[in-house]
Amino acid sequence: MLDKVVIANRGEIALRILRACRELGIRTVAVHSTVDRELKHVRLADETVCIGPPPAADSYLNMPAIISAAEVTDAVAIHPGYGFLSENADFAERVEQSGFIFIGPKPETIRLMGDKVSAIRAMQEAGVPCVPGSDGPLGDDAQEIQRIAHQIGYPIIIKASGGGGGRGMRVVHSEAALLTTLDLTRSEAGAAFGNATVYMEKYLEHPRHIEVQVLADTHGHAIHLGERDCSMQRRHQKVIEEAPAPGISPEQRRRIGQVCVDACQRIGYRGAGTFEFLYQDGEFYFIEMNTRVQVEHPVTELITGVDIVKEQLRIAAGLPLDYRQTDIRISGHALECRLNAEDPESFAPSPGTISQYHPPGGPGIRVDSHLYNGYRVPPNYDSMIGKLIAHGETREVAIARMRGALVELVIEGIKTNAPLHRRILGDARFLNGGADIHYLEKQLLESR
Ligand code: MV4
Repeated sequence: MLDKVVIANRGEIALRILRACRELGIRTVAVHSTVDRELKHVRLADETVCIGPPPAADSYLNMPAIISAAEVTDAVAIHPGYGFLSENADFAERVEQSGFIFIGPKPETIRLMGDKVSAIRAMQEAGVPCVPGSDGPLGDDAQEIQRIAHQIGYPIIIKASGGGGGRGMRVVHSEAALLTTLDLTRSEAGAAFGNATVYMEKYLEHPRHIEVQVLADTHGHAIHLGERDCSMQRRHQKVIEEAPAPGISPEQRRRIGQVCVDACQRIGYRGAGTFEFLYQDGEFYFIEMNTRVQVEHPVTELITGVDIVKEQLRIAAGLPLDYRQTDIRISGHALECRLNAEDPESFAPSPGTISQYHPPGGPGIRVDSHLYNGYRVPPNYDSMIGKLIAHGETREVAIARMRGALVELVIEGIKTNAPLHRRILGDARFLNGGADIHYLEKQLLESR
């Protein structure tokens, strides 16, 4: 097993990684900014290294500082968590060139998936169903572009190859708007991502966001852990995730899961990964692949019993997966509510000191959070302060347990979005299951 791991992240995921390391007997190094000295995982880590001032650009994105921390502590590997440097191919490359293990896929795989045009091409070649589209970058022949759009059929969406996660995309409803929107998306993409490459897809008007979790080891074995439904989102920020996705049959799960596993083997994937799909009218359409552990990984852990972070560490150590596909059984249903330090009405960030913290408990409740009484939520980073996760034999039981957890939860001193979660968990359309990606923003938040 790995001897010592640098945790190159903060907050709840840093604590989650620390716990997985402890279970495997791995020593931990917490790297942190000056404002994060009091983080829970920093107190629990075997060693700590301050890597810079509060701005992420000077600390959690500071590659030389993080690699130096690995050097001075004699660590063997770096776990990037999610966000920050987790999907930065240059970082992964520098980590490996410095003689450390990057806990994630090969740098070239991260680079392949970071470029959406190359990711889609690779997936198409591997037999993954994709959205009908331009099958590559758009050139500068206006007539040719109009012809492609006409053939796909309006509405279409123009996306930046360097974008992803909702950045750098625009919907076009008719030929009249096509070329100006194309130019705009191109120039914005050039400015934002240093890459003006754009591509075109059929715009799906009422899809759900369903993603498939995979694990692949360095011995050519890959498995899938079923899917998650992440359709409850606002401005591309997920609010509630669940697994399995309501209405997906075991046969559909087996088929799309096998497609993803085959693709992993085809591209030589390594580590944990997520295939993001849009799901509409009974069909899956690949849009992007995430090459990191995701915020919502716990819902998959609860329905499969697989510890995804532990498997990441085992894979990085060169060990084979603990499971074969036939070992994986979907058991019950799980929900995750992301807790943010924000105003539940305006969504404005609400940093400050936690004066009271009473996490919920009881059967089927898991709390992944770094909060404690007196902890100060700094204004410098993402507002997520933890996750409530509920598991039950059925979706109804999981929802009932989550409702109880939201009643029990006390966080005082800052505002949180817990009232929004209580509202969603009482909403008829949510309770029915299978709402699309627009429902929260366009329906639920518009009413009242
Ligand atoms: C789409 C789409 C509809 N049709 N592509 C947004 C995030 C990025 N990962 C891809 N996104 C979308 N791509 C086609 N062809 C709608 C979205 C989209 C979306 C997707 C997933 C979750 C939330 C979303 C919110 C708005 C738009």
